[in-house]
Amino acid sequence: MKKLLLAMGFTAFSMAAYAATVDFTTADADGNGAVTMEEAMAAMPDVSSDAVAAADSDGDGVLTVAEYEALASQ
Ligand SMILES: [Ca+2]
Ligand SMILES: [Ca+2]
Repeated sequence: MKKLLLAMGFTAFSMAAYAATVDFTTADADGNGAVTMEEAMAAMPDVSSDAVAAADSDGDGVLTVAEYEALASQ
């Protein structure tokens, strides 16, 4: 019974994560507080490099939390 509940919980979590894309801390694979283009595209395979570059509003080549969330919420 416990296993079944865990499985159901995991399924619900997976569906929610898919719907909301990947959160910043997950996308930031090396945990340095910035999401590079490579990290963004690994986290969101459907997103083009052009979209990531457009989301980098200050043009420093990496996405901050705010820049990433603007991209992820599109
Ligand atoms: Ca990073
Ligand atoms: Ca930036």
